[in-house]
Amino acid sequence: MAARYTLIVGTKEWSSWSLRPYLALRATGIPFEEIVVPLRQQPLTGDEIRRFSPAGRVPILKIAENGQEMTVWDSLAICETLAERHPDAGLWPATAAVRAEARSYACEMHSGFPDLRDQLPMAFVHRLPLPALREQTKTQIVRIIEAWSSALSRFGGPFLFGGFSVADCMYGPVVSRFVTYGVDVPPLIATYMERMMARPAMREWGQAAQIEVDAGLPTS
Ligand SMILES: N[C@@H](CCC(=O)N[C@@H](CS)C(=O)NCC(=O)O)C(=O)O
Repeated sequence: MAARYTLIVGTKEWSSWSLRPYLALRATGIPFEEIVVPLRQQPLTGDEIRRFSPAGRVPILKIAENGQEMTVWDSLAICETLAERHPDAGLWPATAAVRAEARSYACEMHSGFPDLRDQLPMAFVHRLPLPALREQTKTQIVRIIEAWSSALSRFGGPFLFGGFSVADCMYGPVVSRFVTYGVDVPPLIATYMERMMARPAMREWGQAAQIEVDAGLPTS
């Protein structure tokens, strides 16, 4: 029997970590169930997430297969698991050297850019003024634009490493943040961002976030 996937995510308007494996899962084309846990409603949020994983963080992927259930938590671990289980989806580039670089991009995002994450939180459907940025935030934005430009010009697009990969999944929420706060980017990057925002998975994530916003989200 085919494996059954359930992806547990946080409030779509805010949960940047959840968007990453959602994009990867959608890129595999396999059907999956989704459970959305409302964030910023402590202690409910923590209790609810811990029903699925003791780590207490979303995203979480449950894979039910052969009468057993596997739990994978953390955005990058989920993306890696999907890439391993669905090699035909091409979630990592085929060439080893390019794959190593794509992994470096993904990990640089996963472990870095703390000021950008702090000052420009994801607010998927909102368009907000750019706040006064700290020097570190500015440096991190410059680094991201430089990294995207380098990959897009060397590998020829349409995505960072040619085909859509985990590197694009990891930077998907950064694309959303740049759109939300109107970060000034060169034309090559603007085109890449438009392409990312036009992906059906990004659009559908945005539609679900809009429904959350219309229903009223907690303000803190
Ligand atoms: N490094 C983790 C970060 C996960 C994370 O911080 N998730 C947030 C939501 S985006 C969370 O679960 N917060 C729990 C809470 O708000 O109680 C990953 O990559 O998955």
